[in-house]
Amino acid sequence: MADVVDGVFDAVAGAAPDVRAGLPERRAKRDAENVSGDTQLEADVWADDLLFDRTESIEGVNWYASEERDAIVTVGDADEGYAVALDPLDGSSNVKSNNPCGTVVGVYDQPLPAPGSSLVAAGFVLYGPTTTMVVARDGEVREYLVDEDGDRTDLGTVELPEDPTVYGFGGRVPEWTEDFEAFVRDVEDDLKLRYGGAMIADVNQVLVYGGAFGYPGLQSAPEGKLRAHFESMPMAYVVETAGGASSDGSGSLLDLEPQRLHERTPTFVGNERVIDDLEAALPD
Ligand code: AHM
Ligand code: MG
Repeated sequence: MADVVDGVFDAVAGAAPDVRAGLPERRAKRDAENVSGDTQLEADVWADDLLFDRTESIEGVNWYASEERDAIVTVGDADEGYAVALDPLDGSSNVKSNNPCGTVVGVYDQPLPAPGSSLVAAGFVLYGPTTTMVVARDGEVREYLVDEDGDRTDLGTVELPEDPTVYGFGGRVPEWTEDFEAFVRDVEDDLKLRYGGAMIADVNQVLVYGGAFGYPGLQSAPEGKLRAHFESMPMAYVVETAGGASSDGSGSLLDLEPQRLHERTPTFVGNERVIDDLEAALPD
């Protein structure tokens, strides 16, 4: 297992400079056509293709799944092995406004759909002022600086600060449920709003400053926006391994057993006491 997880995160770190290098062009040409008349590939699809190429031949990775593909792809020939699940460019609408975005990675020990309990490692790359990669595995979370060659410098372990400081919750306020809105009004008394529209960046600041990030179920979309396999469960794995908590509103996201590849779920991660308050505020 260790070799497979190493292979996945080496490949994702190796791809990070290429993903990063391709973003300015996609921002500049977002509405344009290239010289040969082709419309620019959506940044998400382009990043998905790049990451598929880098991960599909890793020994022990037998399935590839991503937010950008309708179905899981079998890339190995064994009956057992690991599945890599990616959100190749999370927060891609931030490319237009030059705000951060990232890549989410989940490594499951079975093909998807798969329960949160089958995650063996998870992490993300954050394309911010610097490129960093955060990896949760074997009971600890580590942050790495990724250089222009894809080589990593270990920046040490990541643990959620004891005291929460920042919060960010998605969805339009009129779409929130009354119970959730009442919970947020209490949170606002203590914490400072920081919401940037890219889950990775928003969760990373929770890891640095303490606090909570969430995307709730909405009146028009009770499951919310975020996808269980590609976003919610991997980020929950990171935050829980760093000493925090996660919830879908009633229990840990790692207890979820999604039945569909692209299933969505209300998603909350952060300091345990904020997540406990959230669960107490929402109906069972
Ligand atoms: P995406 O994978 O299509 O980029 O969507 C997920 C993103 C998350 O990163 C972020 O938390 C959320 O969408 C933001 O949504 P909104 O614009 O509704 O605030
Ligand atoms: Mg996403």
